[in-house]
Amino acid sequence: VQAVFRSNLSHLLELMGSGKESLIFMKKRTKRLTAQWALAAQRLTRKLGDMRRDQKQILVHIGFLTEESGDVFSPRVLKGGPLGEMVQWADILAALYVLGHGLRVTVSLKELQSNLGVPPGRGSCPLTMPLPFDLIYTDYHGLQQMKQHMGLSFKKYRCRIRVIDTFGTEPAYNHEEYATLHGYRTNWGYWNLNPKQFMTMFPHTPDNSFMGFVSEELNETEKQLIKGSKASNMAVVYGKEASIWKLQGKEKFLGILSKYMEVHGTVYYESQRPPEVPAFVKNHGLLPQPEFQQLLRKAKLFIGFGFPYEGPAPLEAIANGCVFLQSRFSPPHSSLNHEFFRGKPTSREVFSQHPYAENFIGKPHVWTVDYNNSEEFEAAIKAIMRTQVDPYLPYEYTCEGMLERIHAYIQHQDFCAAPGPSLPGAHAPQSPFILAPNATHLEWARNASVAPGAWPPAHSLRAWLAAPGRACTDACLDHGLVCEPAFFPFLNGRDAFLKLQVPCDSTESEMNHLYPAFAQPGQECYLQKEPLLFSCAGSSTKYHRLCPCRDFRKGQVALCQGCL
Ligand code: U2F
Repeated sequence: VQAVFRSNLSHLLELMGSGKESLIFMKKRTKRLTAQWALAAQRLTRKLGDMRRDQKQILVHIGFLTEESGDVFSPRVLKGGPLGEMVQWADILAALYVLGHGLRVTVSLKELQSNLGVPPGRGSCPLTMPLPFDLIYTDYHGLQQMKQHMGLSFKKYRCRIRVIDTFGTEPAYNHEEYATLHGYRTNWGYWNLNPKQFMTMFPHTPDNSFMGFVSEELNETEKQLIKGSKASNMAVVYGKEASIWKLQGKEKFLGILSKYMEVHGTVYYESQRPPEVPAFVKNHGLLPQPEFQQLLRKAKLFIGFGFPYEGPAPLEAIANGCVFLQSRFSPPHSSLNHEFFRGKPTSREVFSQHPYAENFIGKPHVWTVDYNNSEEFEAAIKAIMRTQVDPYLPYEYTCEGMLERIHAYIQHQDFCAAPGPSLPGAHAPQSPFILAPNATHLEWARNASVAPGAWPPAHSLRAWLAAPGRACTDACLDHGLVCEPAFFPFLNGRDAFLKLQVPCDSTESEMNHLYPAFAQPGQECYLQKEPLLFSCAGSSTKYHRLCPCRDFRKGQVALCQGCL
């Protein structure tokens, strides 16, 4: 069956069920965004032309909303608790539905079991039975539940699972044996999935797939209207919970801010003003999402206090014409040094409250400064008040961008065909043809014999030998490219080293998430033994890593030029 774009979302709203405050929030959002989704569907239909898209049967099991996992989020929806995850799930559901796929949504173990055909009451089903879904989207909680209740089917069908994972999972943490041996074990476990099966909220790491969410897009008239009605001295503070105001040293920079601007907040409170929020702040209390957007439309500045990390609100602020001001973290925060990230399956370093805003958007929309440096902070406020900025939303966060990306994943990502962890060593596919070899850079030419049908297409590979201590994520960015882990197999062979003119005195094959790599003293070349450990992240001063990079579409970093 061909998938047909849908523009009427009322059936989706029924599928989403009811009762929980979280579901109510999500449904309101979906309803409000219906027109935007419909318009995006029209545009994407035109872009894709007559491309054939098969309709998939998809189960969406939102594990963190199940009672069985404790559902700590739903009771906090109206109390300033996290909403980012709900924003994302609402948008994932909308995108899958608009793309025309067959959808089932479950938010309890009972519903999950009945959809999987597992008799309720039976702990787990020992037999493998046919799975009525081509794809399952879930989260870490849901994954655990499926493992417990699917019996042998779990192993057989786990290649069909996609895990929505806000902050990401690095390959070293994902591989059970390696994580156990090398201290990468976390509470979230090690599932031996293909790292691309983990889907993140921001493009944190190319080792995972970037799923994202959407922010409302303004039309030209709205943009002009907003620009004309901005109050140049109005600031809104980022954070719905009073605890973010407990920040050490905030008196100093808040004092400076309030000298120039009227400070507004949307901090949740019960009966009286939270004591953490100073009296000069105009606190509106937690606002419903549309009213929060209206507030952002009037404000000039959206200011972060360092928490929450990497949420949706800064994108909404920038889309509504605000400048986002945030603090630089020095040293960077990570699971090695910060409570919030502790135990998360990544050692990614976070250099500011919102690295995506800093690195993918930047000035004039985003200012990242040292809040402990009063001069730098004050200069930023003054400069921001003087600059005119247009509302801006990166394409990948528009409805069309999200539809395009998920369409491409559904069309091309197939983890059931990929080699599993038990395969003995990695073998480089047939050697790609070299176009322009020089000391450090190779271009592989378009060559049909190279992994035909592979995605991303092999001709977008650009290989680089990184400097010692440089991760492939950064090495590729240095050249205006992104690391593409799917291309590692092309580099994991003696011939690849040879073509990169790396002189190997000896070659060894081992399990190490930094391989393939070259160590200078001794001229040793190291190959990767375990395909699941191919990783863009990670570095050591001992190694020059061999890095597979690729180009990307403007505003859509997840997709290469030839990826659609
Ligand atoms: C992030 O979670 P948060 O929910 O704290 O993220 P925010 O950026 O604050 O935004 C979530 C939504 O809250 C809405 C706003 C955003 O879409 O429109 N909102 C609102 O409805 N009313 C208000 O008064 C203010 C905002 C992140 F998303 C999570 O993944 C992390 O777990 C969490 C902690 O780092 O941060």
